Order: sequence, then structure tokens, then C-alpha cells
Amino acid sequence: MKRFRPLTRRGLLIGAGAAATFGAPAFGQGHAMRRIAPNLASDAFTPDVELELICKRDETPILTGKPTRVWRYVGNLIKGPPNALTALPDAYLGPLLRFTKGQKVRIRLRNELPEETITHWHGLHVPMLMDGHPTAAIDPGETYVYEFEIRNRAGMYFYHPHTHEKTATQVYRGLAGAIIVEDAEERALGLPSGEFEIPLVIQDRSFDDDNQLAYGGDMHTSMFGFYGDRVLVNGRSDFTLDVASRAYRLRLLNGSNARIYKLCWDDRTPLTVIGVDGGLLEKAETRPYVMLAPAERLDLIVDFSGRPQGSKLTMLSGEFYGLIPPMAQRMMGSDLAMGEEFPLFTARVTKASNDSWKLPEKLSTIRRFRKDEIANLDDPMPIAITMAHMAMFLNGRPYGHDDIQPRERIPVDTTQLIEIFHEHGGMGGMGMGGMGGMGMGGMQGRGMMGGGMMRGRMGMGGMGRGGMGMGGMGGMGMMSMAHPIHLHGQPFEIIERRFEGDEDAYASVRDGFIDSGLKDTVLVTPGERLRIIKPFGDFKGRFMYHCHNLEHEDAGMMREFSVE
Ligand SMILES: [Cu+2]
Repeated sequence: MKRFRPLTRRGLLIGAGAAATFGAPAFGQGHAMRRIAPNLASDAFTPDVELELICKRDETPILTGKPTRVWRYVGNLIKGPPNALTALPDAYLGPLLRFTKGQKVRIRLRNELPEETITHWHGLHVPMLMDGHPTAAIDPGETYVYEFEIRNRAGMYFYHPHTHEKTATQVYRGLAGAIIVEDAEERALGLPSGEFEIPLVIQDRSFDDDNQLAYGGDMHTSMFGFYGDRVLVNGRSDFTLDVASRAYRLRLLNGSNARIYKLCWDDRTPLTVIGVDGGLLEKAETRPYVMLAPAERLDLIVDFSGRPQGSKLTMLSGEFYGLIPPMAQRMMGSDLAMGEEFPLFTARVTKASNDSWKLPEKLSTIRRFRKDEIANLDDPMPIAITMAHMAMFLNGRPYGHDDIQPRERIPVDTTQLIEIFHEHGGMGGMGMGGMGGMGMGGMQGRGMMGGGMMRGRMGMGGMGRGGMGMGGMGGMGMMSMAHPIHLHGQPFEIIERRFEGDEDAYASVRDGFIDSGLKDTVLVTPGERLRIIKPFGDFKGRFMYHCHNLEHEDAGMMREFSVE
């Protein structure tokens, strides 16, 4: 039985109602957010690239038949090289933005939506005023001017709304786009470029019978995230890429709200990974599969040479376990359970090519921090993830602007050791399945679901037991799932990944983490404890850190650092 609702006004009101029950009182939110004035263009700033991005309602063909109503970014290049902005035809995705390290960029964001919005340049190291902080949201009709220098190394980045409690629905409706940054180090490698470099944005969506976007917007969605029935690549369903028999560079971005993919080729050709979130690896890595969580990026080389014309290679999401409570799967309502195998897109060899490009042995140099450069080597700053039925917390607290805790104050131009882990209160590291059952049972026991719908699901297996178990716990109803944790500002290094838990489940994902490159988003699976090193250079101000499961982010699993 489907429980998706159309994203109509009524649907959203239902969603808002759910958020009010689920979110506001217990999470200590619902306070009005203080706003800063929209930033204006500065005469002192001379941009190399200037563009306008308009957030607007539109419609676009996605499925056969009726077009789909979406929200999207539409761009115009005002100044700069023509390849700085490339529109994607017939897709809701925002234009592909292409910048070069060192360029000064001005972006005029105009809000033509029926509600407030603000855009974040995910992964770019920019001042707080340019970061799309929720307090910078602009009302319909307003314009926010961003001006910043591209300080990042070459890599693929991501722009999307960061609107207080509206990020998930705004991204879902179509507000998202990719940014590619180039630099001299990367250009010297002569990687496949032009038509041989393909950005691929992977997202899942559900549609109603009228071809319109459908969204959960209920308590399950807030709790576990949104999981759609269909995979779209670059805004298209059943995406096929026609290729020549030569090497390609595929640049993948998981733009989904919550879904985690396990990327692998259908013929089990290993994946050749050359880069992740923060750009190129030092040397390529070969893996049987790679996990890609929301907002993570992956840079792949795929060599089609030697493949006959007419042959096909399909990218799948392979089978995995343990990243979400099994009972949550049953309640989510998607036709595609997370962890089951399904196709993402297909490459079809349609042209012969004699090009015999060889991947260079050394790709880049990553500056690693020495121990003596870390300000808190013996006292890592915690990011404790709490997920319980009335609590989506980081470090024990929901999001609250101006709620900076002592540990969240960081001296500017320091490098910090950070430990990210799941916090289960006094319950210890219990197994996932049991946890999940108890958590949900707890909700049910407390009547959180408000009647009919929940009772209707009692027969779906395991729920009853969960409820009873929960009674015995008398506690928080914790549950463990994987969370993609994103830190704004400069990218970080992953230096340690420890695991204690269900080894069999972990074995289905553990070879899929690429920890050798620079990251801005990292998947923390149940039972994992990670250590990362992150610099907080150049800019003072408030920078967010949060779960990039967008429903979790909107439910309060977000905090901010005060760099001072
Ligand atoms: Cu999360």
C-alpha cells in the first residue's frame, strides 16, 4: 500500500501538521528565526564570473505524458566564460556551474517561489555571509547577492537550498544543481573532458497517477527520510548514456534526500575511483562497489575501449544490509527498498574510438595535517548522533540558532580532531533490528501515530513485539541508522573508522568507503565511530554541521560551529 501524498498545498499542510506534532514542541524549535538583511552587491568586488540564479516554479517532462510541476533554478550568465553556466535541457536540475580555482564569482539569487529560500554552495569554502546560512533566507521577490572567491581545489560540488525546516521539500521539488571546479593541477593530467566528462546527479522520486511529484511528509518520512519509487539521473527516468569505446570520466553526485546507493557495474567490472567530495585522490582506487550517501560525490574513470558496439554496461545499486532498521523499510512505502538491487543508469556503446588514454599513476597531492598541527589531539571534539522518536540531536541538542555550546566554539585558523559516533544513552550498542523495533514500538505505544494508520500497520510484522519491548525499556526509543554527516567550510580527512556491531551487515558495505581523499560529507553507519581532522581556516562566523539525510536535517539533526 502506498502512502505517498501528492505535493499539493494540501499535502504540504499535512506534512506541516506532522512536523508540528513531531517536531516543534519536543525539539525545542518553532521559534521565529532571526534574519539577516539580504546581502547586496559590493562595488569593491570585481567578479570574473557573474550569474543570476532564479528559483522559480516550472514544469518539465519527466515521465511520458503529462509534464511534472517542479521548483527549479534557472540561470543566466551575466559575465564570464560561456562554459561557466550550462543549462540541462528538459530537466528540472539547475544549470551546471563551472568555475576555476581563484576566480571571483558573483551570484544573484532571486526568489520567485511562493516561500522563503536560501542557497548553500555545498563543499565550497566561503565566508558565513556567502554560505547560505538559514538566517540569510530571502522572501519571495527578494534577491541575495553572493560574492566569493573559489578557494577549493578541483572537484565537484553541489548547490541546493538550506532553508530552515524546508530544505528537504525544496530540494525534493527540484532545487539542486552541480558545480565543477577546475584547477591547474587537475588540468595537467589531461583527464577525459568535454563530451567525455559526464556529470550524473542521482535522485529518487515518487509520482502520483497524474505524473506529479509525491512526497511522504508524514512521521515516517521525518523519522527515516524520503525514499522514492524511481531513480532519476540528471532529472530523467531510465537514463541511458551513449558512449564511444574509449575512456570516460563520470562525475556522480547523490542528490537524493535520504537514499544511500551501493554503486557497482552489472558485469562486476570493478569501479576505478579517482576522486571524492573534495577532489582528486592521490592515486586511483579500484573497488568492487562504492557506497554513495546523500550529498557525497564520486569521480570515476570508466574505460569502454574493447567493448563492442551495441554492448551495454549498467550501473546498479547493489544489495546491502544494516543501514536502516528492517521495520523502517516496511513502513516507508517505497517500491524500492533501500539495500535491494536495482538499476541506476545504462551506458550503451554506440561509436568506435581509437583513443587509448592511460590513467596517470599519480593524480594529485593532498596536504595532510601533522599531529603537531592539531589543536586538540588528546581531546577530540564530539559529534554525537542521537536518533530517537522525539529526538533528532547532535551532541544532545536539536538545532537552535544562537545555541552555541562551549565545545562548538572554535578558534579560527585551527585544525581540530573530531570524533563522530552514535549516542544511545544508557542503552549501549544494541543491535539494529532490535533497536528499530523498540523505537517504533515505543512510538506506537505512546500513541504518537494518532490512531488508524498505525493500527493498520500492526500486522506488518515485528511491530507488536517492538511495542512490548519498548514498554520494558521505558526509555527513549533509540534506533540506529546510517547518517551522512556534513560539515560546512573546509574539507576534512578521515583518519579512523572503527566498528562494533553486526559484522555480517557491515560486510555488505565496508569495502565501499573511499576514505583516502578529502571529504565534506561522511556516512556514519550503525556501530561506527569515526575520527576526522578538519581545518577551520580563514573565516569567522557560524557554520553548520548536520545530517544530510534532509528529513533529519529539517527535524533538528543540525548544529553550528562558531568559528571565532
Ligand atoms: Cu541522519
